[in-house]
Amino acid sequence: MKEKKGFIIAIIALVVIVAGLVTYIVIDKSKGKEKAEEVTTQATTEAVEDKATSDDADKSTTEKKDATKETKDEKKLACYATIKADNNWQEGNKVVYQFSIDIHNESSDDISDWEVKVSGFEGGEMSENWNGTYKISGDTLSATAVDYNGTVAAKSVSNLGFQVKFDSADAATAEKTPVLYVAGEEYKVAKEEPTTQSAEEKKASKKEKKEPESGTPLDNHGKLSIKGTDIVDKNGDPYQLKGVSTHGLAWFPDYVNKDAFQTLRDDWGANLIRLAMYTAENGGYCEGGDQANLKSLVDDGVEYATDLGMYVIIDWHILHDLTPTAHQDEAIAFFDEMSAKYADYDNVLYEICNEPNGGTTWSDIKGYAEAVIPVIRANDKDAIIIVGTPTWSQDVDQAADDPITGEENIAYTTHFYAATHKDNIRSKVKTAHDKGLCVFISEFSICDASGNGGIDYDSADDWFSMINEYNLSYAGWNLSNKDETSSLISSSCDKKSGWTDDELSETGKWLKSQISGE
Ligand code: IDC
Repeated sequence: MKEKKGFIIAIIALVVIVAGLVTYIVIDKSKGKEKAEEVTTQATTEAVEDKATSDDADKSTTEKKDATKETKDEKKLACYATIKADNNWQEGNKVVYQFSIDIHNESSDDISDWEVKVSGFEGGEMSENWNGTYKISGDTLSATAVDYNGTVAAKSVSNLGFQVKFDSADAATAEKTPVLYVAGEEYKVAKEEPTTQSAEEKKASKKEKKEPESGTPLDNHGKLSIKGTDIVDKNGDPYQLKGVSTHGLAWFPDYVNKDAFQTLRDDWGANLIRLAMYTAENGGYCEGGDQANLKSLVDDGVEYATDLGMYVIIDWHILHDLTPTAHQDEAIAFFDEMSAKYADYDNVLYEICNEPNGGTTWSDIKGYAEAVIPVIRANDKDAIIIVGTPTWSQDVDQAADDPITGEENIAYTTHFYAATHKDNIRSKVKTAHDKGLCVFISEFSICDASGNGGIDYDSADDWFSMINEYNLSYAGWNLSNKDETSSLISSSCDKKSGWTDDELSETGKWLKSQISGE
Protein backbone atom coordinates (compact mmCIF):
# COMPACT_ATOMS: atom_id res chain seq x y z
CA MET A 1 0.00 0.00 0.00
CA LYS A 2 2.78 2.37 0.88
CA GLU A 3 4.48 1.30 -2.30
CA LYS A 4 1.29 1.98 -4.31
CA LYS A 5 0.96 5.43 -2.77
CA GLY A 6 4.56 6.13 -3.54
CA PHE A 7 3.99 5.00 -7.16
CA ILE A 8 0.97 7.27 -7.54
CA ILE A 9 2.90 10.21 -6.14
CA ALA A 10 5.69 9.45 -8.49
CA ILE A 11 3.24 9.38 -11.45
CA ILE A 12 1.66 12.66 -10.36
CA ALA A 13 5.05 14.20 -9.96
CA LEU A 14 6.04 12.98 -13.38
CA VAL A 15 2.83 14.36 -14.93
CA VAL A 16 3.42 17.66 -13.21
CA ILE A 17 6.98 17.74 -14.37
CA VAL A 18 6.06 16.76 -17.93
CA ALA A 19 3.19 19.26 -17.95
CA GLY A 20 5.48 21.91 -16.56
CA LEU A 21 8.08 21.12 -19.09
CA VAL A 22 5.60 21.17 -21.97
CA THR A 23 4.17 24.44 -20.72
CA TYR A 24 7.65 25.82 -20.42
CA ILE A 25 8.55 24.67 -23.86
CA VAL A 26 5.31 26.05 -25.36
CA ILE A 27 5.63 29.31 -23.52
CA ASP A 28 9.24 29.61 -24.37
CA LYS A 29 8.59 28.72 -27.95
CA SER A 30 5.90 31.32 -28.32
CA LYS A 31 8.09 33.82 -26.56
CA GLY A 32 10.84 32.87 -28.91
CA LYS A 33 8.52 33.35 -31.79
CA GLU A 34 7.49 36.71 -30.46
CA LYS A 35 11.11 37.51 -30.04
CA ALA A 36 11.89 36.21 -33.46
CA GLU A 37 9.05 38.27 -34.89
CA GLU A 38 10.26 41.28 -33.03
CA VAL A 39 13.71 40.79 -34.46
CA THR A 40 12.38 40.40 -37.99
CA THR A 41 10.17 43.45 -37.70
CA GLN A 42 12.96 45.43 -36.27
CA ALA A 43 15.31 44.16 -38.90
CA THR A 44 12.82 45.11 -41.59
CA THR A 45 12.30 48.54 -40.09
CA GLU A 46 15.99 49.01 -39.78
CA ALA A 47 16.45 47.79 -43.31
CA VAL A 48 13.80 50.21 -44.56
CA GLU A 49 15.35 53.00 -42.54
CA ASP A 50 18.77 51.99 -43.79
CA LYS A 51 17.52 51.89 -47.35
CA ALA A 52 15.91 55.27 -46.91
CA THR A 53 19.16 56.66 -45.60
CA SER A 54 21.19 54.98 -48.27
CA ASP A 55 18.69 56.00 -50.95
CA ASP A 56 18.94 59.55 -49.73
CA ALA A 57 22.65 59.24 -49.71
CA ASP A 58 22.54 57.74 -53.19
CA LYS A 59 20.18 60.41 -54.30
CA SER A 60 22.27 63.19 -52.96
CA THR A 61 25.44 61.78 -54.45
CA THR A 62 23.62 61.10 -57.70
CA GLU A 63 22.29 64.59 -57.63
CA LYS A 64 25.75 65.92 -56.93
CA LYS A 65 27.35 63.68 -59.52
CA ASP A 66 24.77 63.99 -62.26
CA ALA A 67 23.03 67.31 -61.96
CA THR A 68 22.72 67.24 -65.74
CA LYS A 69 21.24 63.75 -66.01
CA GLU A 70 17.59 63.21 -66.78
CA THR A 71 15.14 61.53 -64.47
CA LYS A 72 13.79 58.29 -65.83
CA ASP A 73 10.70 60.05 -67.15
CA GLU A 74 12.79 62.65 -68.88
CA LYS A 75 14.95 59.92 -70.32
CA LYS A 76 11.85 58.25 -71.67
CA LEU A 77 11.01 61.46 -73.45
CA ALA A 78 14.50 61.74 -74.87
CA CYS A 79 14.48 58.33 -76.55
CA TYR A 80 12.22 57.54 -79.46
CA ALA A 81 12.08 55.87 -82.83
CA THR A 82 11.18 57.30 -86.22
CA ILE A 83 10.41 55.48 -89.45
CA LYS A 84 10.71 56.63 -93.05
CA ALA A 85 9.86 55.07 -96.38
CA ASP A 86 13.02 55.74 -98.35
CA ASN A 87 12.13 54.20 -101.65
CA ASN A 88 9.72 51.87 -103.42
CA TRP A 89 9.47 49.91 -106.63
CA GLN A 90 7.37 47.27 -108.38
CA GLU A 91 8.56 43.66 -108.38
CA GLY A 92 6.24 41.40 -110.39
CA ASN A 93 2.80 41.92 -108.91
CA LYS A 94 4.21 43.07 -105.59
CA VAL A 95 5.31 46.49 -104.48
CA VAL A 96 8.50 46.64 -102.44
CA TYR A 97 8.97 49.42 -99.91
CA GLN A 98 12.28 50.18 -98.30
CA PHE A 99 12.09 51.65 -94.82
CA SER A 100 14.60 52.98 -92.39
CA ILE A 101 14.11 53.23 -88.66
CA ASP A 102 16.16 55.61 -86.56
CA ILE A 103 16.43 55.00 -82.85
CA HIS A 104 17.21 58.35 -81.31
CA ASN A 105 18.84 58.36 -77.94
CA GLU A 106 18.99 62.01 -76.93
CA SER A 107 19.41 61.09 -73.28
CA SER A 108 22.72 61.06 -71.46
CA ASP A 109 22.69 57.30 -70.84
CA ASP A 110 23.20 54.39 -73.19
CA ILE A 111 20.10 52.32 -73.79
CA SER A 112 20.10 48.60 -74.47
CA ASP A 113 17.65 45.73 -74.77
CA TRP A 114 15.57 47.77 -77.18
CA GLU A 115 12.74 46.77 -79.46
CA VAL A 116 10.85 48.88 -81.96
CA LYS A 117 7.31 47.87 -82.80
CA VAL A 118 5.57 49.46 -85.75
CA SER A 119 1.96 49.00 -86.73
CA GLY A 120 0.74 49.12 -90.33
CA PHE A 121 2.49 46.07 -91.76
CA GLU A 122 -0.54 43.83 -92.32
CA GLY A 123 0.13 41.45 -95.21
CA GLY A 124 3.76 42.57 -95.51
CA GLU A 125 6.42 40.03 -96.30
CA MET A 126 9.91 40.69 -94.95
CA SER A 127 12.60 40.89 -97.60
CA GLU A 128 16.17 42.29 -97.60
CA ASN A 129 17.15 43.83 -94.27
CA TRP A 130 20.11 45.04 -92.27
CA ASN A 131 21.15 46.17 -88.78
CA GLY A 132 18.26 44.38 -87.09
CA THR A 133 16.28 41.20 -86.47
CA TYR A 134 12.80 41.60 -87.90
CA LYS A 135 9.48 39.82 -87.57
CA ILE A 136 6.08 40.71 -88.94
CA SER A 137 3.22 39.30 -86.97
CA GLY A 138 -0.28 40.39 -87.97
CA ASP A 139 -0.21 44.16 -88.28
CA THR A 140 2.96 44.64 -86.28
CA LEU A 141 6.56 44.68 -87.32
CA SER A 142 9.05 44.10 -84.55
CA ALA A 143 12.70 45.03 -84.85
CA THR A 144 15.33 44.01 -82.33
CA ALA A 145 19.10 44.23 -82.30
CA VAL A 146 21.68 42.13 -84.00
CA ASP A 147 24.82 41.37 -82.02
CA TYR A 148 26.60 44.65 -82.72
CA ASN A 149 23.87 47.24 -82.12
CA GLY A 150 22.22 46.06 -78.91
CA THR A 151 23.26 49.31 -77.26
CA VAL A 152 22.41 52.74 -78.54
CA ALA A 153 24.95 55.09 -77.04
CA ALA A 154 23.92 58.30 -75.28
CA LYS A 155 23.33 61.21 -77.67
CA SER A 156 23.40 59.07 -80.76
CA VAL A 157 21.13 57.68 -83.42
CA SER A 158 21.13 54.05 -84.54
CA ASN A 159 19.83 53.27 -87.99
CA LEU A 160 18.18 50.09 -89.25
CA GLY A 161 16.80 49.31 -92.65
CA PHE A 162 14.64 46.77 -94.37
CA GLN A 163 12.46 46.05 -97.36
CA VAL A 164 8.95 44.68 -97.20
CA LYS A 165 6.85 43.28 -100.07
CA PHE A 166 3.19 44.22 -100.15
CA ASP A 167 0.33 43.31 -102.45
CA SER A 168 -0.59 46.91 -103.04
CA ALA A 169 0.67 50.43 -102.47
CA ASP A 170 -2.33 51.01 -100.21
CA ALA A 171 -1.19 48.25 -97.88
CA ALA A 172 2.35 49.60 -98.01
CA THR A 173 1.36 53.12 -97.13
CA ALA A 174 -0.92 52.26 -94.21
CA GLU A 175 -0.06 54.57 -91.30
CA LYS A 176 3.09 53.48 -89.52
CA THR A 177 3.74 54.56 -85.96
CA PRO A 178 6.93 53.31 -84.36
CA VAL A 179 7.03 52.72 -80.62
CA LEU A 180 10.32 52.19 -78.81
CA TYR A 181 10.55 49.74 -75.93
CA VAL A 182 13.57 49.52 -73.67
CA ALA A 183 13.78 46.47 -71.42
CA GLY A 184 10.12 45.81 -72.17
CA GLU A 185 9.02 49.30 -71.14
CA GLU A 186 7.28 51.58 -73.61
CA TYR A 187 9.14 54.80 -74.30
CA LYS A 188 7.94 57.96 -75.89
CA VAL A 189 5.82 57.56 -79.01
CA ALA A 190 6.50 60.87 -80.62
CA LYS A 191 8.75 63.80 -79.88
CA GLU A 192 7.47 66.37 -77.47
CA GLU A 193 6.38 69.63 -78.98
CA PRO A 194 9.50 71.78 -79.30
CA THR A 195 9.53 74.69 -76.92
CA THR A 196 8.13 77.81 -78.44
CA GLN A 197 8.89 81.31 -77.30
CA SER A 198 6.35 83.36 -75.42
CA ALA A 199 5.35 86.79 -76.72
CA GLU A 200 7.56 88.38 -74.03
CA GLU A 201 10.55 86.25 -74.97
CA LYS A 202 10.09 87.17 -78.61
CA LYS A 203 9.85 90.83 -77.78
CA ALA A 204 12.95 90.61 -75.63
CA SER A 205 14.96 88.85 -78.32
CA LYS A 206 13.90 91.15 -81.15
CA LYS A 207 16.89 92.91 -82.70
CA GLU A 208 16.72 96.57 -83.45
CA LYS A 209 17.27 97.50 -87.06
CA LYS A 210 20.76 98.77 -87.84
CA GLU A 211 21.43 101.46 -90.38
CA PRO A 212 23.53 99.93 -93.14
CA GLU A 213 26.99 101.27 -93.77
CA SER A 214 26.79 103.64 -96.72
CA GLY A 215 27.64 102.34 -100.15
CA THR A 216 27.00 98.70 -99.19
CA PRO A 217 24.56 96.51 -101.15
CA LEU A 218 21.99 96.82 -98.38
CA ASP A 219 22.35 100.59 -98.24
CA ASN A 220 21.90 100.88 -102.01
CA HIS A 221 19.14 98.32 -102.48
CA GLY A 222 17.33 98.05 -99.15
CA LYS A 223 14.49 95.68 -98.57
CA LEU A 224 13.99 93.26 -101.44
CA SER A 225 10.74 91.83 -102.69
CA ILE A 226 9.52 89.64 -105.51
CA LYS A 227 7.81 90.98 -108.59
CA GLY A 228 6.85 88.26 -111.06
CA THR A 229 9.94 86.22 -111.80
CA ASP A 230 12.30 88.87 -110.43
CA ILE A 231 13.72 89.87 -107.13
CA VAL A 232 13.50 93.65 -107.05
CA ASP A 233 15.13 96.21 -104.77
CA LYS A 234 13.60 99.04 -102.74
CA ASN A 235 13.23 101.10 -105.94
CA GLY A 236 11.45 98.28 -107.76
CA ASP A 237 14.46 97.58 -110.00
CA PRO A 238 15.42 93.98 -110.71
CA TYR A 239 18.22 92.90 -108.42
CA GLN A 240 20.39 89.80 -108.43
CA LEU A 241 21.75 88.23 -105.26
CA LYS A 242 25.13 86.62 -105.86
CA GLY A 243 27.09 84.87 -103.21
CA VAL A 244 28.25 81.90 -101.29
CA SER A 245 26.77 79.25 -99.04
CA THR A 246 28.58 78.10 -95.94
CA HIS A 247 29.16 74.39 -95.47
CA GLY A 248 27.30 72.86 -92.50
CA LEU A 249 27.58 75.39 -89.66
CA ALA A 250 28.19 72.59 -87.17
CA TRP A 251 31.19 71.30 -89.08
CA PHE A 252 32.86 74.46 -90.38
CA PRO A 253 31.92 77.12 -87.83
CA ASP A 254 35.19 79.04 -88.22
CA TYR A 255 34.20 80.34 -91.64
CA VAL A 256 31.41 82.29 -89.98
CA ASN A 257 33.47 85.39 -89.27
CA LYS A 258 33.20 88.98 -90.31
CA ASP A 259 36.53 89.08 -92.16
CA ALA A 260 35.52 86.09 -94.28
CA PHE A 261 32.26 87.74 -95.31
CA GLN A 262 34.07 90.99 -95.94
CA THR A 263 36.58 89.22 -98.19
CA LEU A 264 33.66 87.79 -100.15
CA ARG A 265 32.03 91.21 -100.38
CA ASP A 266 35.10 93.28 -101.22
CA ASP A 267 37.27 90.86 -103.21
CA TRP A 268 34.57 88.79 -104.88
CA GLY A 269 31.72 91.27 -105.16
CA ALA A 270 29.31 89.02 -103.28
CA ASN A 271 26.18 90.52 -101.76
CA LEU A 272 24.78 87.29 -100.29
CA ILE A 273 25.74 84.73 -97.66
CA ARG A 274 23.74 81.58 -97.07
CA LEU A 275 23.99 80.03 -93.61
CA ALA A 276 23.46 76.27 -94.04
CA MET A 277 22.22 74.66 -90.85
CA TYR A 278 21.79 70.91 -91.36
CA THR A 279 18.81 69.45 -89.55
CA ALA A 280 19.41 65.70 -89.71
CA GLU A 281 23.03 64.83 -90.36
CA ASN A 282 25.32 64.13 -87.45
CA GLY A 283 25.41 67.34 -85.45
CA GLY A 284 22.25 68.54 -87.20
CA TYR A 285 19.78 70.75 -85.38
CA CYS A 286 17.06 68.10 -84.94
CA GLU A 287 19.18 65.03 -84.44
CA GLY A 288 21.58 65.51 -81.62
CA GLY A 289 23.05 68.88 -82.63
CA ASP A 290 23.84 71.56 -80.09
CA GLN A 291 20.86 73.80 -80.80
CA ALA A 292 22.05 76.74 -78.75
CA ASN A 293 25.42 76.71 -80.46
CA LEU A 294 23.88 76.37 -83.92
CA LYS A 295 21.52 79.25 -83.26
CA SER A 296 24.36 81.39 -82.03
CA LEU A 297 26.28 80.66 -85.26
CA VAL A 298 23.22 81.72 -87.23
CA ASP A 299 22.97 84.88 -85.11
CA ASP A 300 26.66 85.66 -85.60
CA GLY A 301 26.33 85.09 -89.33
CA VAL A 302 23.31 87.38 -89.57
CA GLU A 303 25.09 90.09 -87.55
CA TYR A 304 28.28 89.97 -89.64
CA ALA A 305 26.31 90.09 -92.89
CA THR A 306 24.18 92.94 -91.58
CA ASP A 307 27.18 94.94 -90.37
CA LEU A 308 28.67 94.51 -93.83
CA GLY A 309 25.44 95.51 -95.58
CA MET A 310 25.02 92.06 -97.19
CA TYR A 311 21.93 89.90 -97.58
CA VAL A 312 21.75 86.62 -95.67
CA ILE A 313 19.74 83.42 -96.04
CA ILE A 314 18.90 81.33 -92.99
CA ASP A 315 18.80 77.85 -94.50
CA TRP A 316 16.96 74.97 -92.78
CA HIS A 317 19.18 72.39 -94.47
CA ILE A 318 17.10 69.25 -94.65
CA LEU A 319 18.75 66.37 -96.50
CA HIS A 320 18.91 62.95 -94.85
CA ASP A 321 15.58 63.62 -93.20
CA LEU A 322 14.15 63.45 -96.75
CA THR A 323 10.91 65.28 -96.12
CA PRO A 324 10.50 68.61 -94.36
CA THR A 325 7.52 67.18 -92.51
CA ALA A 326 9.90 64.93 -90.53
CA HIS A 327 10.85 67.92 -88.37
CA GLN A 328 7.98 70.27 -89.08
CA ASP A 329 7.35 71.15 -85.44
CA GLU A 330 11.00 72.01 -84.90
CA ALA A 331 11.04 74.04 -88.12
CA ILE A 332 8.03 76.02 -86.97
CA ALA A 333 9.60 76.75 -83.59
CA PHE A 334 12.92 77.68 -85.22
CA PHE A 335 11.48 80.02 -87.84
CA ASP A 336 9.13 81.56 -85.33
CA GLU A 337 12.10 82.46 -83.18
CA MET A 338 14.28 83.67 -86.07
CA SER A 339 11.62 85.72 -87.80
CA ALA A 340 10.61 87.36 -84.51
CA LYS A 341 14.23 88.24 -83.86
CA TYR A 342 14.94 89.60 -87.34
CA ALA A 343 11.54 91.05 -88.17
CA ASP A 344 12.97 94.56 -88.45
CA TYR A 345 16.01 93.57 -90.53
CA ASP A 346 15.74 94.23 -94.25
CA ASN A 347 18.38 91.74 -95.31
CA VAL A 348 17.26 88.35 -93.95
CA LEU A 349 15.74 85.70 -96.22
CA TYR A 350 14.32 82.43 -94.94
CA GLU A 351 14.94 79.15 -96.80
CA ILE A 352 12.55 76.73 -95.18
CA CYS A 353 13.67 73.39 -96.65
CA ASN A 354 16.91 72.89 -98.51
CA GLU A 355 16.31 69.71 -100.50
CA PRO A 356 13.27 67.49 -100.07
CA ASN A 357 14.01 64.07 -101.53
CA GLY A 358 13.23 60.36 -101.06
CA GLY A 359 9.91 60.52 -102.86
CA THR A 360 8.68 63.65 -101.08
CA THR A 361 6.03 65.16 -103.37
CA TRP A 362 5.35 68.80 -104.13
CA SER A 363 2.08 68.45 -102.31
CA ASP A 364 3.95 67.30 -99.15
CA ILE A 365 6.26 70.31 -99.45
CA LYS A 366 3.42 72.69 -100.16
CA GLY A 367 1.58 71.48 -97.07
CA TYR A 368 4.70 72.06 -95.00
CA ALA A 369 5.25 75.51 -96.54
CA GLU A 370 1.65 76.43 -95.81
CA ALA A 371 2.27 75.56 -92.16
CA VAL A 372 5.61 77.39 -91.82
CA ILE A 373 5.00 80.53 -93.92
CA PRO A 374 2.17 81.92 -91.75
CA VAL A 375 4.38 81.50 -88.67
CA ILE A 376 7.08 83.64 -90.29
CA ARG A 377 4.51 86.10 -91.63
CA ALA A 378 3.02 86.63 -88.19
CA ASN A 379 6.38 88.15 -87.18
CA ASP A 380 7.82 89.42 -90.43
CA LYS A 381 5.19 90.27 -92.96
CA ASP A 382 7.26 90.64 -96.07
CA ALA A 383 10.67 88.94 -95.95
CA ILE A 384 11.50 86.72 -98.92
CA ILE A 385 10.83 83.07 -98.18
CA ILE A 386 12.51 80.43 -100.34
CA VAL A 387 10.76 77.07 -100.70
CA GLY A 388 12.51 73.84 -101.76
CA THR A 389 11.11 71.60 -104.48
CA PRO A 390 10.98 67.79 -104.98
CA THR A 391 13.99 65.64 -105.95
CA TRP A 392 16.70 67.61 -104.13
CA SER A 393 15.16 70.89 -105.31
CA GLN A 394 15.23 70.06 -108.99
CA ASP A 395 11.50 69.99 -109.78
CA VAL A 396 10.63 73.65 -109.81
CA ASP A 397 8.26 72.89 -112.70
CA GLN A 398 6.02 70.99 -110.28
CA ALA A 399 5.81 74.02 -108.02
CA ALA A 400 4.96 76.14 -111.06
CA ASP A 401 1.97 73.90 -111.79
CA ASP A 402 0.60 74.39 -108.30
CA PRO A 403 2.23 77.40 -106.66
CA ILE A 404 1.57 78.59 -103.13
CA THR A 405 -1.27 81.06 -103.30
CA GLY A 406 -2.28 84.00 -101.15
CA GLU A 407 1.33 84.80 -100.19
CA GLU A 408 3.73 87.42 -101.49
CA ASN A 409 7.50 87.24 -101.77
CA ILE A 410 7.85 83.49 -102.21
CA ALA A 411 10.72 82.13 -104.32
CA TYR A 412 11.17 78.49 -105.35
CA THR A 413 14.43 76.62 -105.36
CA THR A 414 16.41 75.03 -108.12
CA HIS A 415 19.69 73.44 -107.08
CA PHE A 416 22.12 72.15 -109.67
CA TYR A 417 25.49 70.44 -109.78
CA ALA A 418 26.63 71.21 -113.30
CA ALA A 419 28.36 67.90 -114.07
CA THR A 420 25.16 65.98 -113.21
CA HIS A 421 22.29 68.36 -113.93
CA LYS A 422 22.03 69.78 -117.39
CA ASP A 423 19.35 70.52 -120.00
CA ASN A 424 16.77 68.34 -118.27
CA ILE A 425 16.84 70.51 -115.16
CA ARG A 426 17.33 73.75 -117.08
CA SER A 427 14.19 72.98 -119.04
CA LYS A 428 12.30 72.75 -115.75
CA VAL A 429 13.64 76.19 -114.80
CA LYS A 430 12.50 77.50 -118.16
CA THR A 431 9.03 76.00 -117.68
CA ALA A 432 8.71 77.53 -114.23
CA HIS A 433 10.08 80.87 -115.36
CA ASP A 434 7.68 80.94 -118.33
CA LYS A 435 4.84 80.31 -115.90
CA GLY A 436 5.87 83.32 -113.86
CA LEU A 437 7.63 81.72 -110.90
CA CYS A 438 10.58 83.38 -109.20
CA VAL A 439 13.32 80.73 -109.22
CA PHE A 440 16.18 81.03 -106.73
CA ILE A 441 19.41 79.01 -107.13
CA SER A 442 20.16 78.95 -103.42
CA GLU A 443 22.76 76.21 -103.88
CA PHE A 444 24.81 74.92 -106.79
CA SER A 445 28.24 73.84 -107.80
CA ILE A 446 30.00 72.99 -111.02
CA CYS A 447 31.10 69.44 -110.13
CA ASP A 448 28.80 66.41 -109.78
CA ALA A 449 25.92 65.99 -107.36
CA SER A 450 28.11 64.39 -104.72
CA GLY A 451 29.81 67.76 -104.28
CA ASN A 452 32.95 66.14 -105.63
CA GLY A 453 34.31 64.73 -108.89
CA GLY A 454 35.34 66.63 -112.00
CA ILE A 455 34.23 70.11 -112.97
CA ASP A 456 32.04 70.52 -116.05
CA TYR A 457 32.85 74.06 -117.22
CA ASP A 458 30.66 73.82 -120.34
CA SER A 459 27.60 72.86 -118.37
CA ALA A 460 28.46 75.54 -115.82
CA ASP A 461 28.58 78.13 -118.62
CA ASP A 462 25.21 76.94 -119.93
CA TRP A 463 23.76 77.35 -116.47
CA PHE A 464 25.19 80.82 -116.06
CA SER A 465 23.83 81.96 -119.41
CA MET A 466 20.41 81.05 -118.10
CA ILE A 467 21.04 82.54 -114.67
CA ASN A 468 22.09 85.88 -116.11
CA GLU A 469 19.40 85.89 -118.80
CA TYR A 470 16.66 85.29 -116.23
CA ASN A 471 18.28 87.42 -113.51
CA LEU A 472 18.31 84.47 -111.10
CA SER A 473 19.89 84.88 -107.68
CA TYR A 474 22.41 82.29 -106.59
CA ALA A 475 24.69 80.99 -103.82
CA GLY A 476 27.65 78.69 -104.58
CA TRP A 477 28.28 75.66 -102.36
CA ASN A 478 30.49 75.71 -100.15
CA LEU A 479 32.66 77.99 -98.02
CA SER A 480 35.17 75.54 -96.59
CA ASN A 481 38.49 73.91 -97.35
CA LYS A 482 37.12 70.37 -97.13
CA ASP A 483 38.88 68.09 -99.57
CA GLU A 484 36.06 67.97 -102.11
CA THR A 485 35.65 69.72 -105.46
CA SER A 486 32.78 71.96 -104.37
CA SER A 487 34.77 73.57 -101.53
CA LEU A 488 35.75 77.09 -102.50
CA ILE A 489 38.95 77.24 -100.50
CA SER A 490 41.94 75.09 -101.37
CA SER A 491 42.26 72.14 -98.98
CA SER A 492 45.87 73.14 -98.30
CA CYS A 493 44.82 76.59 -97.05
CA ASP A 494 43.79 77.01 -93.42
CA LYS A 495 43.04 80.71 -93.61
CA LYS A 496 39.51 81.62 -92.61
CA SER A 497 39.43 84.93 -94.52
CA GLY A 498 41.53 87.11 -96.79
CA TRP A 499 42.23 84.38 -99.34
CA THR A 500 44.42 85.17 -102.33
CA ASP A 501 43.43 83.62 -105.66
CA ASP A 502 46.10 80.96 -105.16
CA GLU A 503 44.39 79.92 -101.96
CA LEU A 504 41.10 79.25 -103.71
CA SER A 505 40.13 75.89 -105.17
CA GLU A 506 39.42 75.61 -108.91
CA THR A 507 35.73 75.97 -108.07
CA GLY A 508 36.53 78.97 -105.87
CA LYS A 509 38.45 80.71 -108.65
CA TRP A 510 35.67 80.05 -111.11
CA LEU A 511 32.94 81.29 -108.77
CA LYS A 512 34.88 84.39 -107.83
CA SER A 513 35.21 85.33 -111.48
CA GLN A 514 31.48 84.75 -112.07
CA ILE A 515 30.46 86.92 -109.17
CA SER A 516 32.99 89.67 -109.74
CA GLY A 517 32.55 89.56 -113.50
CA GLU A 518 36.33 89.71 -113.86
C1 IDC B 1 27.43 67.64 -98.89
C2 IDC B 1 28.80 68.17 -98.51
C3 IDC B 1 29.60 67.06 -97.89
C4 IDC B 1 28.83 66.51 -96.72
C5 IDC B 1 27.45 66.06 -97.14
C6 IDC B 1 26.61 65.60 -95.96
O1 IDC B 1 29.42 68.71 -99.65
O2 IDC B 1 30.86 67.55 -97.47
O3 IDC B 1 29.54 65.42 -96.18
O4 IDC B 1 26.77 67.11 -97.78
O5 IDC B 1 25.47 64.96 -96.35
C7 IDC B 1 23.45 68.83 -101.82
C8 IDC B 1 23.21 69.21 -100.41
C9 IDC B 1 24.50 69.46 -99.70
C10 IDC B 1 25.56 68.46 -100.09
C11 IDC B 1 25.86 68.69 -101.57
C12 IDC B 1 26.96 67.78 -102.12
O6 IDC B 1 22.33 70.29 -100.28
O7 IDC B 1 24.24 69.38 -98.32
O8 IDC B 1 26.69 68.73 -99.34
N1 IDC B 1 24.65 68.53 -102.33
O9 IDC B 1 26.58 66.45 -102.00
N2 IDC B 1 22.55 68.67 -102.77
C13 IDC B 1 23.14 68.23 -103.88
C14 IDC B 1 24.50 68.14 -103.64
